[in-house]
Amino acid sequence: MENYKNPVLVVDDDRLIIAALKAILEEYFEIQAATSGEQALAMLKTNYKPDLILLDINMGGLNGFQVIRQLKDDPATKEIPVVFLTSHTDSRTKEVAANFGAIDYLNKPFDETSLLNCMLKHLKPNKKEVVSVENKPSVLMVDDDILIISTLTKILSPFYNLRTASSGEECLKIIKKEQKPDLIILDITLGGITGFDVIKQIKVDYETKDIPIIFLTSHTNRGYEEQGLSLGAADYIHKPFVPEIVRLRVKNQMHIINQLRTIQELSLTDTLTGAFNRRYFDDRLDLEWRRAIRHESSIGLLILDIDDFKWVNDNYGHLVGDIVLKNLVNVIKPCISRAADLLARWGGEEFAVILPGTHLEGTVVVAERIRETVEATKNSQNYKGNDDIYVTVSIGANNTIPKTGSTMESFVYNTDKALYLAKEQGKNRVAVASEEW
Ligand code: GH3
Ligand code: MG
Ligand code: MG
Repeated sequence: MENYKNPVLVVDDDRLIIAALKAILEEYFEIQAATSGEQALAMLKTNYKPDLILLDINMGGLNGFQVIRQLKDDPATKEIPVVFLTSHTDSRTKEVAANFGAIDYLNKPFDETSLLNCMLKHLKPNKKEVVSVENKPSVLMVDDDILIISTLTKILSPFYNLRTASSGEECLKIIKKEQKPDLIILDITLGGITGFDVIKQIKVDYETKDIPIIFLTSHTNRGYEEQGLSLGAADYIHKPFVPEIVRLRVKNQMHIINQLRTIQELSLTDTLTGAFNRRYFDDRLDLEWRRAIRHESSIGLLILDIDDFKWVNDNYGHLVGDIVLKNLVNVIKPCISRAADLLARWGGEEFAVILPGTHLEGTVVVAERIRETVEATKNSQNYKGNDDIYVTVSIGANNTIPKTGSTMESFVYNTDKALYLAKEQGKNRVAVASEEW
């Protein structure tokens, strides 16, 4: 999803400067440009209200000081922070600028990092931040050289939540215990275990293997680079490094990981209801089944089918039927409480719930809770017509402690058989699979 971008007005009569500013800023801000003071003032007379203005001083026509005076005189624009961007570097101009009410002052030629830092600083008091702290992706920097850490902090902190580790051991501890970072920047030679040891451990752990790792190292020889990349590093950067290049490479990796996440999310969810889809259900059941065998723990499974759903479609139309299906997911979700529990759309009007580590008794309790809640919930919100639509579900419940010989397929088959039993026995009920089947 696109982030909100603060609107920013840049005013400069040099089109090259405008182009350069746009190239840097458009990614983060909603940029509008004016090539004269007059044009800027005209724009600001409309509904357009930027969160910040970058203003050149020397311009043909009205100069920057004349523009800011008018802005500060007008109640509609006087709160907008103005940053002067100019080649006047003397302290006198600086003083005058401050007297006119400019919030900050940047010298041309500007470097990208100080420009961005300056803008972010002055946008912060606004309620709309460029990227809120919670939404910022996180980067873990692992290096035993404090200078490297401080340089990285300077370039990355406007865009990422940063954490640091000064050894490989500390890095591993952080990613096991705390929230996983979105990306790791890793040195190779560290005090204790090396960066290569660290990446090996990260790549074998299912929970961490997809975190992109960028090596940042003074080992510039080909052998090291080849080894780093073949161990699964996303990138390999030599020290001494150009800060801007590091920032861009981090950004590229973040872009890739975001795309990957979107694709994963889309491929796992059912578009109509937002529940997990059948494919994900199959994968997860397989995973939980094997886990249950390893731990000799029990696993519960429910298959639910809406009663007389064809009647709902025939009476109210297919679209209403769709809304009922969507609602049902929201009704069922709160009935399953454990983090490992999983609700998926199994087929058309059928859903399945996996309950790992749950005994038979618990499995039946959850099934009964779902049945009761669905029965009690009116499905009349999102559509026209006065009828309150109630639906009920029949549920097949099953539970086992899987042994190496027992098959998942027969476990699922028997759960489905229990569902048919519930239908046969009169619907709106829970039937439990028999161990004899
Ligand atoms: P029973 O109580 O025996 O389950 O009867 P039923 O009418 O629910 O069962 P049946 O298998 O005869 O019909 C299932 C219905 O579910 C038919 C189909 O139109 C409807 N259905 C399946 N998928 C969707 C869907 O995505 N949207 C809508 N609106 N209806 C669906
Ligand atoms: Mg059905
Ligand atoms: Mg049905």
